[in-house]
Amino acid sequence: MPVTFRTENQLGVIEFNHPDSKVNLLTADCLKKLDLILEEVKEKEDLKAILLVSGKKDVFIAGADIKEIEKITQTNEGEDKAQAGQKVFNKLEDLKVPTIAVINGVALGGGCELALACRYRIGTFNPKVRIGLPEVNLGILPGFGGTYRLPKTIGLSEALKIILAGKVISGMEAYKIGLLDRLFPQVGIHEQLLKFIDEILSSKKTKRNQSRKGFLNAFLEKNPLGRAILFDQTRRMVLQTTKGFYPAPLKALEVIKNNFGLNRNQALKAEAKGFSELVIGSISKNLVKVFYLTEKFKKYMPPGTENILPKRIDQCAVIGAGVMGGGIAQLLTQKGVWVRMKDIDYKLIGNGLKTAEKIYKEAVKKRKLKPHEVKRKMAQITTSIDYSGFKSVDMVIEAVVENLEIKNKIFKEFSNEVSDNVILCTNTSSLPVSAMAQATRHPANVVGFHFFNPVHRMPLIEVIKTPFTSAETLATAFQFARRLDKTPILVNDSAGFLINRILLIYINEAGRLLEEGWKIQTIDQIMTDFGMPMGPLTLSDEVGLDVGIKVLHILEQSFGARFKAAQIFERVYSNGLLGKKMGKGFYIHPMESRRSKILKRIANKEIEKILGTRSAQVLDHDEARKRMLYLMVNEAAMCLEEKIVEDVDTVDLGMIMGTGFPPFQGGLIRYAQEIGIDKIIEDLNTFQDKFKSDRFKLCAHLANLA
Ligand code: 3H9
Repeated sequence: MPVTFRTENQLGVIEFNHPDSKVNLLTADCLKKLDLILEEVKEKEDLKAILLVSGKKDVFIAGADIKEIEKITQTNEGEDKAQAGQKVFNKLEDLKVPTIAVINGVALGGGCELALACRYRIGTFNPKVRIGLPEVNLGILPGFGGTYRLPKTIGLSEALKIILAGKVISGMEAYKIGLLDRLFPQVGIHEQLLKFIDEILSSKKTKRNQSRKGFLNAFLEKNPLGRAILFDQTRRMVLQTTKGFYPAPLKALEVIKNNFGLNRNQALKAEAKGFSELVIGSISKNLVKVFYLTEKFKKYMPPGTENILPKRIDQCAVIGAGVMGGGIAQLLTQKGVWVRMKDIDYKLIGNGLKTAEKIYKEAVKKRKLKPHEVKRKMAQITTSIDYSGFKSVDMVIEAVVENLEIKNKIFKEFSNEVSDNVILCTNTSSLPVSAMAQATRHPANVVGFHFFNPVHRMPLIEVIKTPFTSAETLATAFQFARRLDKTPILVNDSAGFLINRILLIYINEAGRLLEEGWKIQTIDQIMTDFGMPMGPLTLSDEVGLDVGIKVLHILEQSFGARFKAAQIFERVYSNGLLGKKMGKGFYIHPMESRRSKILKRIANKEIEKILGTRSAQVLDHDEARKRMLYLMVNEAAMCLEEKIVEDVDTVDLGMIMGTGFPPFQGGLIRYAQEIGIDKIIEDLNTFQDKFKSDRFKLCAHLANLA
C-alpha cells in the first residue's frame, strides 16, 4: 500500500511508503487511498493530532508521478488530474484536528504541496531534506495547490522566487523563510514531536510569527501598487532568464497574479486550468524527456563495469596550468581532492593558480563560500615543475596544449613516475587517446576525461574508452566524474569524440554562411532564436579560433573534406583575431566586457575587410538554420553508425549538457525526430545539389533514426 493509516496513543499517523520504489509518489492510486483515509479520519473525534510521515529513507514525497503526467494529452485530462489532487488536499486542509507533515528527506512538487496543505510542517536536520516546487523544470506549474498555498505561507515574493525558478531549498533555508515551522534533530524526533503537539494543544505556540515574511512581503501583499511593481519586475526577470522559450514560469506568474485575493475554489480552478494548458504542450513533453535522460545518466555504468569496485581517488596530479588545468584544479579541490599541479615553469603555474583562485572568488562574491574556506581550498593545491610528488597520487589528469607529440611525450614521462595502479587521464578534446595509452607502461590505466570549458560550470564529462582501457579504469572514471558533480557519458576513441565533432561541423557551416554574405550577428541570432545559449560565431570567439582551427584540422585528417575549415576561419586566424582571449575575434571584446558577465556584442569590422566584397544573395533564414542544424543531425547519425556512442540518448544528453543545446527541444535527435527525419533527408539532398558539396552527403544511418 502506498499510504496507510494507524493510530498510536490518540495520534493519527498517515504513512507514505510506496512499495517497490525508492521514492514515494502521489500517483492516482495513492491519492485515492489517501482520500479514503481522510474520510475515515474525519470521523475520529478522539485524535489529538495527525502526523504525515514517510517510511522511506531520505524521501518524504517526490511529487506527482511524472509518468502519469507525461501521458496527459488533452486539457480536460490535465484539469481532472490537478483537481483530483486538489480535492484531497482540501480535505486534508479542512480537517479540524491539527495536521503535521514530518519532512525527513525530499519533499518536492506535489510532496511539498501536500505539506503546505497541513497545518504545520516540521523538518529535520537531515542534510537530505530538500523542499521545493520544481514543476517549471518539467514545463508545468504546481497543480496541487502550490501556486495558491505557497504565497499564503511564505509571502508573495519568496513564493515567486521558488515557483518561477523551480527552486529546491534546504531545510534550514525553508525554516528561515517560514516554509517549515520547526527543525528537529533526527535523533529523538518522536519526543520532540510529542512536545510540539502538547504546545499546539495548549495553544502556547501555534503558527510561527507571520512577521517572518518580512516587512517588504507584508507591504507588497497589502498594497496593490507594490504588488503591481513586483509582478511587473518579476515578469521582466523571467523573460530575461527564459528568453521567452519556456512558457511555464510565465503561466505560473499569470496564475498567481490573477488569483491574488480570490477564494480557494476560484484560485485552484485557475491553477488546474494553467497546469492543463502547459502539460499538453511539446515543451513540457520534451522537458520530461530530459528529466528521464538525466535520471538515466545519473546511474549509467558502461557495460562490463557494473560489478567493478572503483578505485578511491584522494590525490590527483594535474599537468598543464592553463585555463583548463587551473579550472580542473579548482574543481578537484572544491570537491576535497588534493592536487599536485605541474607545468614547465612557475610563471605558468602562477597563472593556473590565478585561474583557480578567480573561480573561488566568484563563489565568495555569490556567498557560496567564505574567504577562509577559499584559503583552505587553495592550500590543497601544491605545485611542481617536475614529477616530484607523483608517486603518491591516485590519478593524473593531463591538460597540456592540444599537440599529440607533446602529449605522447608527457604520457611516456609521467607513466614512469607514478605507481602501477594510477589512473591516467587526458583532457584532450580531439586527439587519439589510444596513442597516448600506447606511450605509457600501463595502457589499461589510460582513459580520456574530457571536461568542457568553463570547467566549474559545464556539467558534462566525456569519458573516452580506448581498446586498452580496463573495466576498473572506466568504472573509476565514471564514479570520479560523479563525485565532481558532473555527468559522465561513454564515448569511444575517435577524433573529436562526440561533442566537438558535432559542434565543429556546425561552427564551420556558420563560417561558410559568413563567406556567402551573411552578417555575423544575423548568423548568431538565427541560432539564439532557435534557443542555443549563444550563436556559433560567439561560441568560436569564446573557445578561441586557434583551438577551433586545430580541432578542424584534426577532424579533416580523420574524416576528410567535410571538415575542411571554412576559408574565413583560416584567414581570421592568420590575422591573429583569436577571439575573447585576445580581445578580438568575430566580435570586439573590450577589457571591460571581458570581465563583466554581459558580453557587449559588437561585430569586429576587420572581419568585413578580411571577407572583402561578397556577392549579394537572397538570404533565407530558414535555410541557414537548417544547414547548421541538419549537418549536426547528420554528423550525430554518423557517430551512432560508427558506434562512437551507444545510443541516441547519449547524443541528446551530451548535446544538452556539453553545448547547451536547448533542453526545451528535448535534445538534437529528439528535435530531428519531431521535425521528421524524412524532411531532414530531403533538405540535405537539396543542399547537396544546390551547393555541389559532399558535406551534405547523407549518412545511411540517418534514416534509421526516424
Ligand atoms: C508534480 O509534482 C506536479 C504536481 O504539482 C501536480 C500535478 C497535477 N515521478 O532519482 P532517483 C523515480 S511534478 C516519477 O534515482 P535520487 C526516478 O526516475 C513532480 N518517477 O533517486 C527513479 O526511477 P528509476 C515534481 C520519479 O535519490 C526513482 O524514482 N517532482 C519521480 O537520486 C528513484 O529516483 C520532481 O520533479 C517522480 N516525481 O533522487 C522530483 N521522482 O529507479 C523529481 C523520482 O526507474 N525527482 N522518480 O530510475 C527527483 O528530483 C529525484 O528523483 C529525487 C530523488 C530527488 C526525488
